[in-house]
Amino acid sequence: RVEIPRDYNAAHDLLQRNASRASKVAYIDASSGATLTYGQLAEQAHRFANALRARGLQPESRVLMAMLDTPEWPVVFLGCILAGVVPIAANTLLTAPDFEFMLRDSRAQVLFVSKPLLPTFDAVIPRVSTLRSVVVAGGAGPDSVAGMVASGDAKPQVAATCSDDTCFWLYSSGSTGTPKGTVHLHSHLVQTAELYGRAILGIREDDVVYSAAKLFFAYGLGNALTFPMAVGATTVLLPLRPAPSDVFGVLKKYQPTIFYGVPTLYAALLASPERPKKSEVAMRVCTSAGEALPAEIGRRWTADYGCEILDGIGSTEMLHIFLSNRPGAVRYGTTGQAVPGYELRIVGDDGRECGAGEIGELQIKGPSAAIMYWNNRGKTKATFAGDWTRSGDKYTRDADGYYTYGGRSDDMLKVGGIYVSPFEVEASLMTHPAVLEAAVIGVQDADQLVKPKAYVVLKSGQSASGADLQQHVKGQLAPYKYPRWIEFVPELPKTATGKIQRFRLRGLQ
Ligand code: 3SK
Repeated sequence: RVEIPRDYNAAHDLLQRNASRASKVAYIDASSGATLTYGQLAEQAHRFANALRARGLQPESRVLMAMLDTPEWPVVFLGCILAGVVPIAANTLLTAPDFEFMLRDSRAQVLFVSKPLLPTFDAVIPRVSTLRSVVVAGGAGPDSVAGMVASGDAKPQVAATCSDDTCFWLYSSGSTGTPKGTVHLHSHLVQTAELYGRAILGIREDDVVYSAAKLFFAYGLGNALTFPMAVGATTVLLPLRPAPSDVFGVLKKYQPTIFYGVPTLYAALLASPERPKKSEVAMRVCTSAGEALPAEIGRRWTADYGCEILDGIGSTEMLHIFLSNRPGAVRYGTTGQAVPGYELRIVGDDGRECGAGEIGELQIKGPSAAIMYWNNRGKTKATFAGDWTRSGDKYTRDADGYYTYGGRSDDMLKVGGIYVSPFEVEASLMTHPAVLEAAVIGVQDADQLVKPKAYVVLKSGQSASGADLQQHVKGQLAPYKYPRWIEFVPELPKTATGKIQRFRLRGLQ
């Protein structure tokens, strides 16, 4: 556990750590080749903070960031924190209703949005009365991030925050209902950098890092902002969702020494005929999170690149990884051992702690746990139980302290590392005029990675093809949520009281 002073501002700490590296490149935008040095990052973040103050933004007010990964992202995030303003990083893959909910729930006063995402917000913006202004990233003029940086006073001023002040939020998806604003404190970022970034990854100043997971995910935020900034490393960013060829392009051109991926991406990279030879890349550590890494993918990657994948698990609530394999001690097929600084326990349905080999819910105690879900007392109480945070993931632990994933306690699916609620996909299918009922479960694909599958009952006399229904869902939900397979059935298995028995559908696989 890292000691953090009472008077503390997380952005100031991360920038100060690099005060002697003013000319070192902090960020490279791989789409344009543009770079931002640590000196420029500090100056722009301070100018941005002053521009926020000039706009009347008070400490503790909230702003929503729907921004693609470019060097403007850390400028906005750190600039807000320097001013004591609370940035809320939103998943850019979501849809207009999701964003409207977040704007209303958080009462964000300013929306920072990347230019290509603006059309999604067109109808939302006039409906949210608490929103005072919209600022475009990747644009020009007074209502752009660049314009704010240009107009902001250069004099560094840091809000008088303390380590227990609210620093930023991330939205975590729920199995039913709406996303939950997960509130993190100033002290949390550097805890993850020291406990996992430095102690497990061994990240250091001469590393070049590339995270396929975007900055708005807790995983990407640590990978591509907190950890590299904590030690003065260089980070490569790509604004869009990377295809295998984009990842290979980055690995060859910028020679990252740390690559952070997710299982679906590793599977796609291994299947690609374009993959580079070991001699063309420089990775020394790779990580995987988001969903359990199939052992075969880990073994094939290590055989091809001579570099282990450290599979681990974290959560938006714990901010980053608390359970992980370690370099030199990897056991593929497991999620590794507790990250020192975090305590783990596995709790059975009877509330008692499980012994070796017994399955139960994984609970975590550690210094980066979120303090609550905003405006959601019920779910806060259900998840944050004193010092312990409930993960909703089932695990077993062996006698050596290695943990193996055993599924979710709820019906949530992890698809490509992102939570998908089966209920949301079912609700979308049910809005198709030909659908009477639908049930969605997770099914493993050829790489043993979970994807949504829908069982659908059509209304009598109606017809629709699987492709029609997939298109319908794609038109309503974020792109990763659509069911990859659709099976038409005459009826769904149900309890006597009419509840769908998803476990029986899972048993058919
Ligand atoms: O999905 C994960 O395992 C994860 C890892 C780090 C941070 C956040 C999350 C959700």
